[in-house]
Amino acid sequence: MKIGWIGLGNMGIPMAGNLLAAGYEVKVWNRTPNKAEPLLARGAALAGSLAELAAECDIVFTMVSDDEAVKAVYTGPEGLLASGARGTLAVDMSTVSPETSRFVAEQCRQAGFRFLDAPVSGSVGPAKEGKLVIMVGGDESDFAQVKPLLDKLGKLALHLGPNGAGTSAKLAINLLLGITVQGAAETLLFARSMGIPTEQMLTIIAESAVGTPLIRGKEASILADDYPAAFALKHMAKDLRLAREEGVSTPLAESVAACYRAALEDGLGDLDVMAILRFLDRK
Ligand code: NA7
Repeated sequence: MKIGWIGLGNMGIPMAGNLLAAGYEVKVWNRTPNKAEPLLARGAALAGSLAELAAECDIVFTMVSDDEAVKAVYTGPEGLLASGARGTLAVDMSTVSPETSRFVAEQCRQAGFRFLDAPVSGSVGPAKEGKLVIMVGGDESDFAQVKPLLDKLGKLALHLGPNGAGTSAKLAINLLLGITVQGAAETLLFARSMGIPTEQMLTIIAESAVGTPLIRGKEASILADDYPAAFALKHMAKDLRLAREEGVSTPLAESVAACYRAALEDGLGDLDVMAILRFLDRK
């Protein structure tokens, strides 16, 4: 079985790397080809075009930034579906709107491809460790075919229903992510304003009932005030925008969506989501 991997950003590199490490033959494509170098050094092959990848691979994964990128990769003039290949199983692991997942699924069906939406919960750390949580929409038989590969990428792969169900679940879990990260940031700033040092407050959070591995994993970043992207703030802002477009209008959803959008407009988009702390601190 030959695997294709499209999208070699922060997530795509470690995920495709796990398939290589598991012994699969992997051919990769990235809009900016030189980002493929670390994987080529580990035995991956480089596709010269999306058409080449579609023609040669049985299963093709996509892990690109947003709705526009997914549409470009699938339905663009030089996209996967213009290749004329048939029968390929495409698995989109990007976070996009359920509407985009259903649209791309239908385009795939018309072109003779099969399609699963399979976005993930977890950032670069879990991606490297193969411990992502994968939420899948599409045909159950396609899910069964790809499940052994998903098991190399994640600790849980769950089939949730037809196309769009995976991306719907992803928008829901990322609402909780956005609220949790901003909640921790606001807590730390409030504590600091009363003279409680951040380091000690982080210990209190970690040991309390509301402590989460998420915030524990951000401790070094927070203390160093240095936010290299494990999960970029711009992607959080995108996901909360998509959640609002899906109809969520509850108080915290409205509030965090506005806050991450403002932080994005303030130039913090390429930093980690935890940089919301820096944004709130500046206010
Ligand atoms: P990154 O690190 O921002 O990487 C984004 C990837 O998407 C990268 O490979 C980009 O290629 C690619 N991209 C972006 N726009 C396009 C277009 N128009 N055409 C083709 N390829 C494109 O994101 P992450 O890896 O952190 O996250 C990926 C997804 O998981 C995202 O949906 C998150 O919300 C969750 P480039 O290298 O810039 O040429």
